[in-house]
Amino acid sequence: KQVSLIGAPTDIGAGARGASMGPEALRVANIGPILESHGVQVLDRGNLAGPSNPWQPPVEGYRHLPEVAEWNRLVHDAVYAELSVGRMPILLGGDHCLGLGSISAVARHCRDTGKKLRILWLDAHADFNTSALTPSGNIHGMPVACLCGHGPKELIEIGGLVPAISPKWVRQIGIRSVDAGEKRFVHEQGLEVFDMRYIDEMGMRHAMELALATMDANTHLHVSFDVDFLDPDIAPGVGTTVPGGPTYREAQLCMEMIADTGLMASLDVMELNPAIDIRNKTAEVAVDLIESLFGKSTLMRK
Ligand code: DIR
Ligand code: MN
Ligand code: MN
Ligand code: MN
Repeated sequence: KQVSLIGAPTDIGAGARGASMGPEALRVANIGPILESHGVQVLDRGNLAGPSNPWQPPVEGYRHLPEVAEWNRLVHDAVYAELSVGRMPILLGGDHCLGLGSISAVARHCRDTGKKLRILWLDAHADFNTSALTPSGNIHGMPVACLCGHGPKELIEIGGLVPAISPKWVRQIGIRSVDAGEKRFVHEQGLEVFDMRYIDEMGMRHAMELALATMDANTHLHVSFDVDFLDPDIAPGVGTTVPGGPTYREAQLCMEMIADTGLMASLDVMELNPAIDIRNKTAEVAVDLIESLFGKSTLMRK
């Protein structure tokens, strides 16, 4: 397996500063060498260089729209280039607005190659706001809606075709904070959501069995991992913590079940915020879980 790390050091779409330091914190937590220890060939492409964060209030429902569009164009081009040469991109965020650039590139690659795309969105949030629905104007709360064609022209057109994806291709896991208007819109668009209540009642195993059910050998599985998916007890270093997330064991199981499919072909690791972390422990737990995504397990199985 050949992996390329792409750093996107920005907090341009977030409501708190600091996710711009995420890529370096993941490197300090040894993401590269640890993946190599699992037989993965890792090339660190370094960091993309986009516009700085002017830290302005929202304009017509969007904060920093021109800068968000520019960052996403850079991410799209970098992710698309790696996929085109047969390498697996791992986007090191950076806030989650960049899932738009990453996944629009993945969708384009799937159109080129005739692959069936499935997206696992691991997050406390649905990230399905629009400018009319958002309580914050922060675009990191909007990437899934934009990918589904609901958003401003400069964001929805990044991958060429509009919409970039169908809501039917998305499985959201761990959701526990959805805004009122956003909730109605998620329901109306028919996203498949395994929220925390579902996981409480049915367990992570059953949630993942269903989330992974419609995949086959021709599937490109994209995992968009917002680190705030995790319970804040184990992952305090994110801008928007929400209590009641998956425990360490539940998160491990989630990652191990993804690894078992053998279908993961691209990954985002987003929203890590070292400015509010404790001695880089959130970066370390994220890297630990990424190891499981790449097949680390306690014993040999099957
Ligand atoms: C909230 C928070 N739903 C918003 N979203 C976050 O501002 O749209 N997404 N934190 O990751
Ligand atoms: Mn490919
Ligand atoms: Mn998110
Ligand atoms: Mn989130």
